[in-house]
Amino acid sequence: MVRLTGSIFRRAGLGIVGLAGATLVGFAGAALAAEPQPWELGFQPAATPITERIHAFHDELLIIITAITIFVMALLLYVIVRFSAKRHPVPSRTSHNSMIEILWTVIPILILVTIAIPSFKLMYYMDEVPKADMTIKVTAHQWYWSYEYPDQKVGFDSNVIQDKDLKPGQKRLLDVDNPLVVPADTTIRVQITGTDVIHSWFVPSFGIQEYAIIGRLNEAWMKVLKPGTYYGECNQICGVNHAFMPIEVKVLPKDDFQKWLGDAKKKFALNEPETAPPATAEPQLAAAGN
Ligand SMILES: [Cu+2]
Repeated sequence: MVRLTGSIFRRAGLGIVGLAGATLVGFAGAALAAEPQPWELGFQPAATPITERIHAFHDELLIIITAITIFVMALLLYVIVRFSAKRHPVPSRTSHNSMIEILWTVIPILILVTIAIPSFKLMYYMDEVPKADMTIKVTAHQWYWSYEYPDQKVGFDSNVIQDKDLKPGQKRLLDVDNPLVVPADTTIRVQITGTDVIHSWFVPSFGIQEYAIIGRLNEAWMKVLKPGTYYGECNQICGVNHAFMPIEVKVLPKDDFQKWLGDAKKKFALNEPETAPPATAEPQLAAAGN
């Protein structure tokens, strides 16, 4: 298909787009992921296979978009120069050209199909949770997150660190008191729900942005390849403290995670049934209602 569009363009004498068409055939393994830099314009480095694919797809689209933009600009310049009043004083009265009309209908359709196929593939890849090694449940509240490890009977709330309590090295509006801790190189099913309004659990470097909706259990998955600290934010406007419910995920090597889990089972043992709202949510809501 790509080769077909490429050849049509080449026959039309438009070498630039032909070149882009040829590039499309070979873009499958586009390189990505750099260190975060001040003033960088691109994405955060990819940390999961999903993000790697999202970035690769973005790079592919960028080639198509650039080719189309250059093509349209070249056509405009050609028309401006070739058909100016000076060079072309008597305008043509042509109103139809079947060949051109077929081309400008069929070629965009082919381009859209070329985009749609990898797009659907990626959406299914993101949507379908592979065989998971563990499950994590994320519950959104106004305005904090709580995390549960249902199989390990561990659960805790995760609140932003207030400006006045920040220690040196901690990131304002990103660091939290109790980050989500997960093992590296492990396929994790992430179940996401909410207790009050709609929030959204968004961690850019994981390629996850999933709505947290009351009474609904949404699902995503992640397999973080390298240990490290990753940040995200609620990205569904959820109320006055929307900007103060960041997400911090600490990814530990598997051994370290088991050690952490041992401590967490004592510190964060989950006794109450999962469905019970955390006690801390009540006073806020009651205060707001009165
Ligand atoms: Cu929110």
